[in-house]
Amino acid sequence: MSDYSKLYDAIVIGDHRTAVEVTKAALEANVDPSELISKYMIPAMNEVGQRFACNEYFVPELHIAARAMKAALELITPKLAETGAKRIGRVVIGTVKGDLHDIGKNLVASMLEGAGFEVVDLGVDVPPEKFVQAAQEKPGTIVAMSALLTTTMLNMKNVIEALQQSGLRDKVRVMVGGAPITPQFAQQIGADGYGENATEAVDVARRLAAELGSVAATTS
Ligand code: B1M
Repeated sequence: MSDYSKLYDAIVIGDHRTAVEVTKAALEANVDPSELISKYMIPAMNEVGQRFACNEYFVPELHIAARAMKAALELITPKLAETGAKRIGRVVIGTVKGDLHDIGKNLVASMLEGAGFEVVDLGVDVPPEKFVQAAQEKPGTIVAMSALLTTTMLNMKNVIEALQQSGLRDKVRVMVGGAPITPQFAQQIGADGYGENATEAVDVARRLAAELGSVAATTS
């Protein structure tokens, strides 16, 4: 692959026009979109996070970097979602209550769509009752939660408790992910799966969909 480090630089400095231009050129040159994401775009957001952590960047810089990242992703995600894979399950996805970060969640949603899942995206700042309501609409749903803040990750447990209280816990599978989430945390709160990144999230969702298939088969 040619060097698309201009894409990295454009996201770090929040230059959304250049980010779009370089992404368009890369896609026209048939560059693998997932390589663009993993080699340039995610490292750029990590650099932005580093700069924020050491007070070199502040919230406005986070916003403009996110705008550049999203502008480039808008060109890429349709390609991730459009693989024509056969429908293999339903996922209800959202960023938990109190949390406005959606870039990673959107990426996971597009990859799941590309893998053949029907994806219902509830957006950001999603309260437990909204996850429950969406899961109730169809049995055999995977409830997928994203969180980027150490404060909001605790809300994932509230969603699992709400699923329990509504009698749905055994009929769904729950998966979690996001930068502060660990496999240990996922286990502690009673989630069924954890994905470190979007690719892993697809593998986890496939496993959970297979489990739900067998649940449906044994209860029907
Ligand atoms: Co915020 N922010 N932010 N931010 N932000 C972080 C997360 C932070 C680590 C920055 C830092 O300090 N270094 C820090 C959190 C610290 C902590 O909790 N320990 C932080 C903070 C503090 C804040 C505010 C509190 C800042 C403030 O206002 N003082 C504030 C909170 C607002 C809120 O949510 N209530 C805030 C706000 C924002 C913006 C809105 C400005 C913007 C988000 C814009 C948007 O998303 N639309 C923003 C950004 C851009 C970031 C960083 C720089 C980048 C996040 C990102 O998009 N990464 C971030 C630093 C960092 O992550 N390095 C930071 C790229 C994305 C592709 O990765 O989301 O991790 P990620 O998703 C990955 C995996 O985590 C995984 O797959 C994805 C693809 O590989 N994944 C899943 C995600 N969800 C998954 C679900 C799954 C499976 C895998 O299954 C269901």
